[in-house]
Order: sequence, then C-alpha cells, then structure tokens
Amino acid sequence: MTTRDLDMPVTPANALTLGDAVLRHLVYSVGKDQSHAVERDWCVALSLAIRDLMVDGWMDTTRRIYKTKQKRVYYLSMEFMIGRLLEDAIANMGLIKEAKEFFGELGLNLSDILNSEPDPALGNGGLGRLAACFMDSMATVGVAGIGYGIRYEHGIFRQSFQDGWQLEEPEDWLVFGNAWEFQRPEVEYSVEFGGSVQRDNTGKMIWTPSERILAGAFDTPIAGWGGKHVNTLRLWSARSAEVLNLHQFNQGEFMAAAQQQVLAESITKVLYPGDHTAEGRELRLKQEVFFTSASLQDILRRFRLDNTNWNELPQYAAVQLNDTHPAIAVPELVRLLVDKHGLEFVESFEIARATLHYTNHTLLPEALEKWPLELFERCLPRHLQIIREIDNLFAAEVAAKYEGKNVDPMKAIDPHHGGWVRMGNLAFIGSSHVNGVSALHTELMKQTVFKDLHEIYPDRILNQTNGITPRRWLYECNPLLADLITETIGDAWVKDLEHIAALAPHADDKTFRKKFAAVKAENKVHLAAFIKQQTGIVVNPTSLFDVQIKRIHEYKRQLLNALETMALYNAIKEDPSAGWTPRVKIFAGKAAPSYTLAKLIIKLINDVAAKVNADEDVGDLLNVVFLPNYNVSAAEELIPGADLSEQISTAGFEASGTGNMKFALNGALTIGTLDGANVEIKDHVGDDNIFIFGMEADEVARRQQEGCQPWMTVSETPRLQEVVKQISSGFYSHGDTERFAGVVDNVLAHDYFQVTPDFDAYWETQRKVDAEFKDVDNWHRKAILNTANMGWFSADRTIRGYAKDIWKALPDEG
Ligand code: 26W
Repeated sequence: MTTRDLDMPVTPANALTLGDAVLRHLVYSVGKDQSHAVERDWCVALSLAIRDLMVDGWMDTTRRIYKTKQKRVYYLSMEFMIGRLLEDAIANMGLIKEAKEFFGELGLNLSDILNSEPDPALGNGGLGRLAACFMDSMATVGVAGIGYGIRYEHGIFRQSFQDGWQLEEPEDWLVFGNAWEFQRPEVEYSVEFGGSVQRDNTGKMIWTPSERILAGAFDTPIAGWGGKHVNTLRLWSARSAEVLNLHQFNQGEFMAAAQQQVLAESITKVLYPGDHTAEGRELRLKQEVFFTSASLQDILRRFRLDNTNWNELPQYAAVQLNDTHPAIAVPELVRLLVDKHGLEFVESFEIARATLHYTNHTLLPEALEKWPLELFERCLPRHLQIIREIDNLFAAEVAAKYEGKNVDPMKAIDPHHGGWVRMGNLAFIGSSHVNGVSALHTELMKQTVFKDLHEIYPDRILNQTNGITPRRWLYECNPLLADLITETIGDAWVKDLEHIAALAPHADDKTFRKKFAAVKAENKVHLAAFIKQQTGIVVNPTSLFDVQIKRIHEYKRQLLNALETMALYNAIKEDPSAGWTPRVKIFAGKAAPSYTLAKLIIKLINDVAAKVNADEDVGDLLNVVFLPNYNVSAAEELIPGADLSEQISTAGFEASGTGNMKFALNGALTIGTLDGANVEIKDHVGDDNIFIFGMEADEVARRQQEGCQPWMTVSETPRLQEVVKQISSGFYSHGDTERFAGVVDNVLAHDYFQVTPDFDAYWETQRKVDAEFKDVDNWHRKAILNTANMGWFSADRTIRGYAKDIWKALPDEG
C-alpha cells in the first residue's frame, strides 16, 4: 500500500493496495460482492482494511513499550466521546487521497461512506471529548497511554424534538457490530458488591460479597499522527457470572432464569442512567466501581508480568482519574494491595497516592459527586472501611503538621446531614497531583472547593489548560481550510500546531484574505445544506452564522442567547430597514433527561424559531435553528461554517470549555465572558480579535453572595423587560401563559446564573459584532489571526504538560 498524500512510512503487512485490501474485506469479511454492497458494507470493508494497517504499528508499539519498560499512563474515564473513527484513522495513516481515488474510480463518494459509520455515543460533554482528544494526542506525542472506560451498549440517548420538546430515545450504535474493536474474551475480571466483612482469627478483614459481575475487555487501537505509535482504548462490558439458571429454565421459569444476566448487563447499558430514583443512583455507583475495579486489576496484572516490588508501581504506572467518577480507585487500589496481595495498609495507601492523579472539571456543587453512606455501606462495605482508615491516616497527617486544625470538613466521609461519602475530597486525599483545566478554574479551585485541602497540601494543585486535537478539529473536519493553510505555510502544523503561527503575517495579505474568505463561504454553503437536510429550514449562507453548541445548562446561558434573540426580533420588527446584519442563530445540545428547566429552554428556543422563521417581515434578517441530536459528527459539520462562537457562561462556572478552542482554530470569532479558557484564548488571539463582555468571576461571586433582585434589574433593562412580558403573555406559546412560567420565574425570582445583569452588555456587544461583520475584509483579518494564534491550544501541548508535571512519563520521541 502506498501513501501518496503525506510522506509517512506506513509499511503494510502485505503488498496489497488499499483498494485491493478493501475489496478482499468486502468479500471475505463482510460477505458481499461489489454489485450488492451498500455504503455500510463499504464502510466496514474500508475500516477493516485500515485497521489491518494499524495493527502492525499497534504490535510494534506494544513490543517497544514492554522492551523499554516505558512508564504507562492509564486514563480512567466514564466517557470517551471518540466520534467516528474511520476518517480519523485514514487521515492518521496518510491515506485520504488514496481512499478518495479508489472510491472515485468505483463511482462512489468517500464522504458518503464515511458518514455511514455510526457515531459512538460514549460521552456527554467536554469531559468525554477531552478524553478522546487526549487519546489522539498521547498516541501522537508517543506517551504509552491506555484509556479505560465503559463499552455502553446504548451510550447517551438520541435526541429528537416532538412539537419542540426534547424526546430521548436509545442510541444503538452497535447494532451493525463495531469494526474497530477486538474482543478479548480471555481478559476478564470479577467485580464484587454487597455482602459483609468479617475479621478472621489472624485479624485480617475478609469480605464476602453477595454479587459478582464479570468485566470483559474490548480493545480499540488508537493511532497517532503518522501511525507509528498506536495506543489502546480498552472498554469494559458487563456480564453475569451465572450464564443462565438452567434449573429455573427447565422449570419453565424463563424470565427468572435470565434475571441475573439482565441485572448484570444493565451496568453497561447506558451512559448516565436517570439518577432521580434510588435504583438509578445505585446503578451509577456500580458503573463507576465496575470499570474502575476492572481497570485497576488489569493494571496490576500488567505490572506483575515483570515486577515483584509493589513499591515500584508508581515508577511504571500513572493513573489519571478523569473527574471523581473513578475516585473509588483510591480505596479500591488500597483494597487490592492489602486484601489480595497482602501488603500493609499504610504502605498500600502510599503506593496508591503516588500512582493516582485527579483532574477536576467543575466547581458546580451538584456535580461534585457524593454518595449516601447507607448506599456505600450496602454496596461496598469493605471500601467504606478502607475510606474510614484513609480518613484516620489523613487526620493524623494533618495533626502532625498543624495543631488544632479542624479536619472534619476535609475528610472523605461527612457523618452529618444523613451521612455522605465526598468523592472530591477522597480523590484529593488519595492523589499526588490534582489539576484544574484552565488557569482561572485552577485558581478558583484553590480559593473555593479545595481551599482547606490546598492549605494543607500547597503543592498538590496545579493547572493543565485543556487542548484539542488539530487532526480531527481542523485537518479532518475542515479540509478546505486545512488545504489552504498547508498550501500557504506547509503541513508541519498538523503534527505540531505551534507552526500555525506562520499564518499570522498572511492576515495582512489581501489575496490570502480573499482565499480565506472563499473557504469560509464554501463551508457556510455546506452548513446551510446540512441545516436544511436536518431541519428543513432554509438559511441564507451569506448571513452571519452565530453558533452555540454544547450541553444545555443554566450556567452556559443558552437562555441569555435566546433572550437576546427575542429582543433582536423585536428591534427588527420595529424598524426592518435599520441596516441590520442578517443573522442565523444556531443552537444544538442535549439536556439531561431529568433537567426540567434545561428542557424547557429547548422548547422555548424551538418556539421562538417557529415564530421568527415564519415571519415574512423579518425574512433573512433573522433565522433561528435548533439542530437535533448534537454529537461529535454534528460538531464537525457546524464548526467550520461558524462566523461567531458563543462562549457566554456565567463567569466562574465554565471550567475551561474546549468548543471555544475548536471554533477559534477554525476562524470563528468568539463572543464570550472572561470564563474558563476564554481568558487564555483572549490572551493568545489578542483583545481586538475577540468580543468580551459582562461581569467577571469575582463580581459574579459577590452578587451571588449578596443576593440581588433580578426583577429590579429587569425593570431597568427595557429590552429585556419587553421580552419577559411577551414570554409571560404567551407571545411565543399561542397564548399559553403557563408554558414558560418556569423560565420567567427563573429569570425574575432567582437568576442564580446572572442572566439579567449581563443582558445589556451582551446586547451591546452583539451590535458591535453586527457592525464589525459588515466590514467583511477586516472580519476575515481577525478570523485569520484567531486561527494563527491558536497553536498553544493543541492537546499535544496539554499532554506534554501532564507527562512532564504529573505523570513523569516523558514521551518517547523516537
Ligand atoms: C455527576 C455527573 C456528571 C457527569 C458529567 C456531572 C457533570 C458532567 C459533565 C458533563 C462534566 C464535563 O463535561 N465537564 C466539562 O469538562 C470539560 C473538559 O475539562 C471542560 O472544558 C468544561 O468546561 C466542563 O464543563
């Protein structure tokens, strides 16, 4: 096989061309001949052909790591939002051109084939996408990384709208099988729950669990740029230790006979099962324990292959906990060392603490996990004992350093308020490094949620600002811009995004600006077609494309955007000839199924869209679109076509954001608050090339503490007041005055996320955007400077930071 478009040494195991390999797989793996093959068959055949190529690099990488005893990095995450894998793999192997030509000759279109791959719905938000970008970057930079997570059969729900309301349906990305994974039936671990703990006559604690679930491994190879270094994503699937109760079955009790199996398998059915019921909460806790325990058992097994000294574990393994979801790793690792391998408790805790590291992704109190003691006692009695011992050890450590310090608020267990296990505190106490995901977020962590713990361990918290992979988020999703950049400055930027800085001087070149503008224009035509295909709404591709795509959450303030949209609608209606900049407001995102207010905000935006889009007075001056089922593939369509990126969270609440980086890299200008990584984006792209508005984090915090009166603010903000009146009077709900009472009440009575005090600043800044967009050439100059100055936001830079400061696992650059 040859690699024609990039000079990369991918050496195949056999001498087939890519086309021959695809045709062989079509016949012998898919079992179809060419004349009967449909797009999905071609997709599977192509995936298998590419996978074959990756396997050589995969085995080489694994052999090299074993031989050199390179330190391994284990990334434990509830979510891996990897997106479609085929295009990414072809790109990494340098075979895009060859694949295009092969299908072209058959009269087929490569992008149709790529689009027939289901999008693995194994994530929900930025945390999951970050894990996927990190997998790409670890492989590119040469870190020996293994991702560990859950192979959800149904992943996150599929979103559709019924009369504007969000509907949730099960995702079934696995129905046609998964060409990328290798099942490893021999890699299986038992994860236990329930039962009781007794002390035996030697004083040892013996846990007799009441439930046993088996975790089976499925491996997906993840190739870095160039395909030389290939890492593994290992996802666990649950099955019952008891296959089928044959006795019950033979008695005709078919349902009862399968019950064990159904219960066990429920653990890996869906991502984020509803947690408004006790059963749902218990299932979620079990999911966390399930994948964390299986992963740690696997890590210890691998370590033991060539090492007998447990104290050396931290020298060869670093385990990164992606938020608190795998925080049970702290007592679980101690348990495995003490109960299974006979180590002493204190020594085990030292080993665990030196091996584990914890990333915090949110300061929102409701997202900092805590579990009722009662639930823990019932499901994890041995772990609870160990956590108590850890708390005692921690208290002793503090007492030795600081006399009279009250440790109770810092302990993992909170015996008050009914009794809780605080997973954030547990993760902090049991890790050697704790990191935030942007400079501001890390600072706020030190001042708020982990203030006390930070005082005790001042060196433990550090920052690693998030990043994104430029392969997926520019090279693959935006081929027109990628080609223009490569044609202008060469292709070194794909492997090392810092090289993109060479584009900056071209911002002053009129011819280049024209080319850049032409690329954006074509991407917008493409996006307009996508919008029409998904929603039926026709938009004008020359309008300003204003995009807010992310989970729906109050702190992200889609409501602020919606309210401004309604105010703009009023203003346009009042004077349609006032020289408005035509705009398309594009929204996408899922609301958690039990998050009533977020779902009501979706309904409001859909109702506004219906009214505004049908209004002939307004025409192209304003359109509103809510795209259903936001996922990685949708983001890849939307981001290249955006002019304006909405990053308008209440300052202090968005830990980092990574969508903000994707947009700026693709030449969209940001309208945003000084929150999360926006602060650092502003520092890189320059104050003149970003639209910053609104209160800063300290002012927000002050107002929240003082308790402000939103209705007063509304009465002093006439545009907002009019909009609120309209919503309450049923203007957007066919006279139904009740429908949006929840939204109105939120804005007027609580407004915890400070929509009202930021409204005017947001409105004014949007009008500045309108004015600046009219000077098209200058707008593109700014857009180019955004793209050129985003080099630092590569996830490769982030991974090198983790490798150096946290994992002490500097990549093998050879
Ligand atoms: C308790 C359950 C739970 C699970 C997931 C609560 C919250 C989540 C989020 C979806 C976590 C998340 O995605 N956080 C985001 O992480 C990104 C990567 O660091 C940041 O860029 C975002 O600011 C942060 O919201």
